[in-house]
Amino acid sequence: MICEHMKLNEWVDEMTAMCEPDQIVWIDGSEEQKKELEQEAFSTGELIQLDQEKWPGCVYHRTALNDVARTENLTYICTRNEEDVGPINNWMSPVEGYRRAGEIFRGSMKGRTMYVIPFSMGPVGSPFSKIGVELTDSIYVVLNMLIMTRVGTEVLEQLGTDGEFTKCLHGKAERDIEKRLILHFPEYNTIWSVGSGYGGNVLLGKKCLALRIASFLAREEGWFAEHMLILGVENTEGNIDYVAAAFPSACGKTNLAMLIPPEGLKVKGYRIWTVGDDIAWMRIDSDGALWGVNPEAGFFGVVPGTNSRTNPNGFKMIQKNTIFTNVLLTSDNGVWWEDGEDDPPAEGTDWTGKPWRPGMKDADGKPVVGANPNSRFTAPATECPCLSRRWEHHHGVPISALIFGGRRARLAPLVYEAFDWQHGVYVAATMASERTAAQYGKQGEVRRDPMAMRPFCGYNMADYFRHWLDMGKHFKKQPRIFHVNWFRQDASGEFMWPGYGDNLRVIEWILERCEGTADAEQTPIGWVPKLDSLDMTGLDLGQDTMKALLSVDAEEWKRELADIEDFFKQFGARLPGELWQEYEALKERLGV
Ligand code: SAT
Ligand code: MN
Repeated sequence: MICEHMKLNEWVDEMTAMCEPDQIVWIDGSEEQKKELEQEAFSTGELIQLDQEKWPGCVYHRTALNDVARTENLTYICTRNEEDVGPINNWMSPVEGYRRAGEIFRGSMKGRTMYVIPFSMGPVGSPFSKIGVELTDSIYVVLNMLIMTRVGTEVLEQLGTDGEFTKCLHGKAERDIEKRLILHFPEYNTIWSVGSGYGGNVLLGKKCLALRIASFLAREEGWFAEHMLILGVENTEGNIDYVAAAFPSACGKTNLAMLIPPEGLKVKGYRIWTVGDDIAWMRIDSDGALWGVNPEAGFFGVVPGTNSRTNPNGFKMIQKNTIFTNVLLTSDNGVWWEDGEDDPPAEGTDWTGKPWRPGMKDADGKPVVGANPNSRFTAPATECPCLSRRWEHHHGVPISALIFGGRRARLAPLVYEAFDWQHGVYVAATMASERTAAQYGKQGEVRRDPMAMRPFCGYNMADYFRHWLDMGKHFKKQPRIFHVNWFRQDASGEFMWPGYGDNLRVIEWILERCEGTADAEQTPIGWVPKLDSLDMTGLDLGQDTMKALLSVDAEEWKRELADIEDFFKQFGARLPGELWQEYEALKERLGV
């Protein structure tokens, strides 16, 4: 493969001089090259080939024990001015970032191969796509990028001799958490990630480019780069309405994006079409409406809990051509995970590489899991049985509603609608969620996660809120904004809402609100469905549970205000006044 892009060649030379790999291999996107790389990884043990009869095209990988989730504390935005990253992001100056990571990168690829991966986020050649080039010393990363993005010769051709690209450098180095840094240099269109081999830290097209760098570009260029799934709901007349929904990592975006209508709603003939499960790039088109594309080409989803009941489409999708990371390996080279399809095998090797048997307990008497709670599948979008026919369309799909959701045991009702765009931005900006296994840190702790972008906004979140408010002025017809909470619990700690396929009942209400046909009741926090406005055919939850799910407890909401105030205050004068206005208006509606 010959690259005629001088700047790209120069940069590869420069990075080679620093990292000192033994050889350089350009990734062309061909099946043959992929097969060769797989064989090499099998021979070194980096990958294990699964039983090809049962798991055709599937491979298995284990990460280092301290490298199983994104490390937000080691993730930095490196800009000249510290104020430009705001109080939520970690900041480092570009000079210090290049120096500190450079020390770790220096000579770190000796004895290794450096792979050059030209990739496109979004269909190659679409005006909405962005090109990146990732250098990495990990075959695992190459194979994941081949699934998650469009890779190879056609991308280089699109780049031509002087096209713009994001410079993405990744090195495993020693995979030592003490020498791990995930750095973004938005002013230099550059990402440097060193010392990790896990997912979002190393597949640099994903969170690093398609969210952190893209969100920075999106503000400059007037569009949205969001942590959202996109799904289409087809009704019996064959019309498809699309919604985009933001949830923090490991809150069920993949399951929602692929849901199957529940029994009771089947008579209505709904079908769900998946456009994306994690990232949405959206812009206002010439019709004044919001249009969204999924810039990825595959799904990197949480494995535990995936089965033919929770996510039949997703479960089917991962039977073939899938990379499994950190699940349990069975003795006959199959894979197993908690809350999967089958009973546990009599024995196997757990995600840490140790022998495992069902019922094993650790020193504290807690069950030992076979699969890490954040174990992942990497599956090509084309394996998804409900993939939207428009998923590669360069214009994407028109978005009728924006949905935001957190994992809240209390407080937030099953669903409510914001009064208008500005209030919707406030609702999204103040959303909060309990921490999941997708991030290091204390699980279950509630933290503010505005627009589910807390870990992914590449600039000052106050400016991000401003961008959201400003974008609202450019629509001919603003999409409506909703908040959902599938995770509300009763007094005994049981989830009150069944979730999964039944979430369509809520989405149906949302779409009917957009059409102006569904009933709602005004509450201090927004419009909440009336007790009988969700179609509950075939699901008997009981009036009390429904009431509890839809209830708005003013006292609880009053207590929430103090935390929101503290959160807003961090941004100082940079926080848009409109959000304080909304805060005051909510206070008044709550009678404070
Ligand atoms: O590791 S990823 O960041 O890609 C997955 C997630 O946390 O959403
Ligand atoms: Mn995500």
